Order: sequence, then C-alpha cells, then structure tokens
Amino acid sequence: MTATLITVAPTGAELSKADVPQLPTTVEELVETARRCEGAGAAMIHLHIRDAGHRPTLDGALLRESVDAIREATDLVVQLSTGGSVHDPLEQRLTVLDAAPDSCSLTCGTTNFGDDVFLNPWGFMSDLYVQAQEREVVPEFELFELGHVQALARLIDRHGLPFGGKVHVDFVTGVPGAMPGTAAALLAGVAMLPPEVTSWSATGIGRSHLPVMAAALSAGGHLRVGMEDNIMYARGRQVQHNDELVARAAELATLMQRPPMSTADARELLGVKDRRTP
Ligand code: KMH
Ligand code: ZN
Repeated sequence: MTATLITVAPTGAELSKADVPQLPTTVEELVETARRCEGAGAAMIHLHIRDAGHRPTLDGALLRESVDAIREATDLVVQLSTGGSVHDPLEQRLTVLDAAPDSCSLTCGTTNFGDDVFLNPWGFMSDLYVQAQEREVVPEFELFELGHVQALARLIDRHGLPFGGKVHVDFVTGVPGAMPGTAAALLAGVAMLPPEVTSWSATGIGRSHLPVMAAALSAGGHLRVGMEDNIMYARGRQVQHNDELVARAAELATLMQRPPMSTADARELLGVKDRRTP
C-alpha cells in the first residue's frame, strides 16, 4: 500500500474573516499555517490569497510573495488556485501562472456552486492546460462532476500529457448542486478515470468531509482537507486551526496503514519541477 498525499486547502475564497477570524488570510498567517500543517503531515498546500481587507484577490505581486514565502519556510508543494472566486474573470485567472507555482488547480468544466456558477468553459481549460505545459507547472485536475472526468480525457487527447508526465486529479465532492459527497459518487468517478491518471485524491465539503476521507482512503486515493472545504471539526466545534484537520487525516491514514507521504515523495508522485533555492 502506498503512503497518503495530504493536501491542505487552508483558506479558499468563500469564507469571510469576519465570520471565521481563525481563517488564515495574511501572508504571515499563511506561512504559519503552512509550517504547522507540514508538521502535521501535509505535503502540498492549495492556496487562495486575500487582500489587505481579507477579500479574495488574484493580485500578481501578492501571489508571488505568498508562493515565495511558503517555499522559503517549508518544503510543501505549492499549488495556486486558478479557480479563484466565482467572480474572478477568466483572463485574470490565467495570470496566476505568472507567480511560478509548483502546481495549479485546473477545474475540468463549469459547475453549480451553491447559488452561483463556477465557470470553466472549454477554451479557458484548454488555454490553462497549454500555458501550464509551457510554464512547466503541474496541474491538479479538479473534478466537481462526473462529466468533468470526460473533459479531462478530452484535454489529454487534445494536448498530450501535462508537464512532468503525471496526471493527478482531485475529486471535490459535496458542493451544493454538484457531485454529492458520497462513497457511491466518488467510486463512480474513480471507475471512469482515463488510463493516463497516475494518482487521485478526494475531499468532501462540509458534512461529507469525513465520509469522503474514509472512502478515499479505502479505495486507494489521497486526501485533501482544510478550512476551504470544511470548518466544523465535529458537531458544535469549529476548527481552530487547519493543522487539526491535517492531523486527523494523518491519524486516520496511519490507522489504515497508509501513513502521510513525505514532501519529497509527493514531488515525485506529482512530477513537479524543483523551484526551491538551495
Ligand atoms: N473558489 C471556487 C469558486 C480552485 O481552487 O481551483 C473555486 C475553487 C477551485 O476553489
Ligand atoms: Zn480552491
């Protein structure tokens, strides 16, 4: 059995700092979070950033500063969100690659997103795929719907393999209006994966966080956890720090004889380019 890649998604674009003051939003808080989550067993961080007013932003200088600061402080694989918030223009979402992350998210299609729509038309996905290849950034394919699995196969057929030659996907389940956060839905998606896929992980939003984690572990998948996806540790108890969610995932994975993967092994699994300075 292989070790478990644990990705932490600490912030996201949806929660407000006013409602959840423990949400990491400043560069200093993100670095502190990255350090503690690496200590708890995470090997990759999926990053959204916030401006001085704690609002979601795709500001290039701030993205670069955040990537550099986390890279300096940890060995985590640094993945930038290209999804941003549902309000971000497609053109601006492409500019995220300028910050030279190790990895970038690439959502494989438009999806319901609660009361909103998260837009990912074919032209955008295609441009992002090719630009990531050119910039030597490894995409993580975010699958919110079963149809997204088919769109991934179409991207690979059209453009060849991503940079690094590996194909890692992440099932984001339980978003209201999208694929449900159930073992049945997850396993249906896994069964449809094209043969080029070399690894997959899963996360469940909100209440589906734990059931999807258990299903993914038992089916040979990897894990994503974090306050972007879930802010309740248990009924009546809010998560106080992202490292609690990472530590719990690491504990369950270890119990399942699939302990947390090292950052070195994660880099190999994903095929990322080493951008760290010695
Ligand atoms: N915030 C969502 C609209 C991603 O990071 O690529 C999109 C999202 C996916 O979180
Ligand atoms: Zn995200």
